[in-house]
Amino acid sequence: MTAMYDVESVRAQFPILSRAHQSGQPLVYLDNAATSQKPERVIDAMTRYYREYNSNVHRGIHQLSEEATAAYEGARKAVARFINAGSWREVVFTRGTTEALNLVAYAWGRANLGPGDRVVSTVMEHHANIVPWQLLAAERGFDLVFAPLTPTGELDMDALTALVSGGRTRMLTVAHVSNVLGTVNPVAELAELAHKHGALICVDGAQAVSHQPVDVQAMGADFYAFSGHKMCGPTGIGVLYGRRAVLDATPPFMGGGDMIETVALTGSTFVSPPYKFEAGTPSIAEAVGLGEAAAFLEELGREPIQAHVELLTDYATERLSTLPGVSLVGSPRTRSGAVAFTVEGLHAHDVAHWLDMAGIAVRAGHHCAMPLHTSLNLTASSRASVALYTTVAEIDALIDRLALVQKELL
Ligand code: 7TS
Repeated sequence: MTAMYDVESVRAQFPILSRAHQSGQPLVYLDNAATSQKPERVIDAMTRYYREYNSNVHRGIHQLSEEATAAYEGARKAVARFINAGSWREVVFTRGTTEALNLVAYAWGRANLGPGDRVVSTVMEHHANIVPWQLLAAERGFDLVFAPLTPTGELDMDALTALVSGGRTRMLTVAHVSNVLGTVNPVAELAELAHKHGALICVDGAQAVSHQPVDVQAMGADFYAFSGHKMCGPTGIGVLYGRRAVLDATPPFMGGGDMIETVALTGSTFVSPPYKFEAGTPSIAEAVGLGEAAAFLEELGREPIQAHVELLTDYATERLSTLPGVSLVGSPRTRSGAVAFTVEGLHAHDVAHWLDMAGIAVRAGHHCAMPLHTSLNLTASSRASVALYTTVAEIDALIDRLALVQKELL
């Protein structure tokens, strides 16, 4: 472990990590790709909002509303810094990655896509970056195509390039990091490819923002989506970053209060981004929690977090690959966070169940990536996913327990 990164002092900030498991074993939480745990300061920031200045934002001219608005907008600025957006106006709060990607499809896509157009995605996407585009394709009549993967679980860049350069490609929408394979995709290179062919790029950053520095400007992203709950923040809040010129030209997603400039019974006009995309009372406590989570990760240091997560991912990969009867799903050159595997003779759900009996939490199933599993001739896999507070001892516990389960059941 790097000297500058003290994992035990990081762990001490997460109350849940010291709770007991019904097995009597310490909790080994390796389901971080589903959701991360929350540090005390995030929980406290949200409690403070409810105890001290709970009020609606952008409305009444009274002290509590001004304090709530300042905290909500302060969180937006913290998030803008966190991803190096050019302006706080490029940060739209949503309920999560899923809503952010639906916003891109329904607001941008519905206004810009029609017969003859093409949207390119990939086989490794989470359902949240597949299904909204399928629903819209059925409505608007554009072509939706998916780039295949190489045998190691990386994007097949030749096939992807052929898809993006053919037809009238308007959008390339791709995961930054796969939630199953852990593959880190070359998003800056993909942005260059999309732009060269006159397309935009939408990056699903759900599995990336908590594990590595993200600079949306350096990357060249037009849209970048992520969830608060996977980066030590609360559920119910997420972000859609949109490049200012793109957001300006995109019509609203949902209509209602806060997003209008004037309303007459004959029609309405809308305010500028980000408010144009934030109809109704937003998730205020959750935004405050997300801002605190972003500050927490920045104070720990994005590079040290990345080094820790990649070290632990590599360690898990290496140890799993040496267990007889265990096969890794994919072997990408750069893997971050998630390692999926199958155990010969055991169903993924049984593996997860037997691990849980010893206090070890992993996920089993298709992980909302059915097309990926189908392409690999799998119906399910088990997945261990690490976070900034995962230890080598926790990976050792996973390996020891897996070896024991194999010995007892097979
Ligand atoms: N995109 C990716 C790459 C994801 O991993 C997830 C959630 C989403 C989108 C959707 O995020 P949400 O916050 O809107 O639900 N992934 C997982 C997972 O791997 N296990 O549980 C949720």
